[in-house]
Amino acid sequence: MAQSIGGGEAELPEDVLARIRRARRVSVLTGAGISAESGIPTFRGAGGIWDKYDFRKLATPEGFREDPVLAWEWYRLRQREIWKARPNPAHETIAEMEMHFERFDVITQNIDGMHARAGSRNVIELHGNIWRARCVRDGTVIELDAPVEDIPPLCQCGSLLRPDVVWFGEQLPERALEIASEAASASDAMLVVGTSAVVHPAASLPLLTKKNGGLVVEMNLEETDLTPYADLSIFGPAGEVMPALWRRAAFPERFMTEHPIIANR
Ligand code: BV8
Repeated sequence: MAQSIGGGEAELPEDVLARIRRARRVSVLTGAGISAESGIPTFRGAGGIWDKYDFRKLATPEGFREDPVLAWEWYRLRQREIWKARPNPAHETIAEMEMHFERFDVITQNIDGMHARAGSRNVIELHGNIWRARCVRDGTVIELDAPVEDIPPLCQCGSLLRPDVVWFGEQLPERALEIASEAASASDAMLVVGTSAVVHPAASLPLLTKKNGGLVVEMNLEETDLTPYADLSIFGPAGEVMPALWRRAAFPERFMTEHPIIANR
């Protein structure tokens, strides 16, 4: 049965912390919400991108075919936002956690590259990366080291380049989805951070962990489609909740000395 609590360190249930502490294999599934405190807008929820823009024009192959300039103007705008942004304590905590477990997989729906910039090494990008572009004619992939200037950017062969991301109606990269599904199925615990859990097949990954007896802990500002299935939902900003959870799980003695009364409840 799902348990929901606020983000305060003292409220974190000891049984959940113990299961994370004992875990040999942990995966993290992240969505746009983990980058919100880095100043990168989310898609849904308060002030979300899809409130202002039509996803059919900007995040579908049909929309790109119809108006590649409009789509690239939006991606260039996002590149400029991401260019200025920095990883926040949620990204940094996840990078630190990686060293503490036998196997630790970061599975992200985000295309902003923030996990790698925070130091995470094992990152599975389900929806591509905004710093890559792909030739529409032959699929050649170009690494971008800054926001595009000219729109639409062209490949050296003269054909159009498109963002190397996964749009609605497009298949996810097969290998990435395979690795992510295996990781979710084999994890003793999955932490799900900042996703509305409405976009599939990413949203179904935590259910694979659950099905195989793994623990699912959700961190979000509000309830999502995943909340009824999570063992624990912690409501609060990821930049605060993620470090608090890891402090309690990894360094319980520090919490005991700082909070002897609560610790002996
Ligand atoms: C596919 C491009 C085969 C990259 C994006 C099964 C059931 C239903 C539908 C489908 C299904 N299978 C396939 C579909 C169709 C579709 C889909 O899922 N539609 C949904 C919307 C109904 N899926 C696909 O098309 C996928 N392809 O499956 O191919 C197929 C195709 C057709 C039909 C059948 C099979 C491709 C999906 C990828 C789409 N690409 N974007 C880009 O430009 O970024 S989608 C977009 O949504 C982003 O990729 C984003 O990552 C993704 C998910 O969103 P979230 O990351 O969760 O972000 P969101 O804003 O929604 O939520 C943020 C959350 O954070 C909120 O809950 C908020 O409360 C919280 N938050 C905010 N601030 C904070 C916070 N939390 C903590 N701290 C904070 N500070």
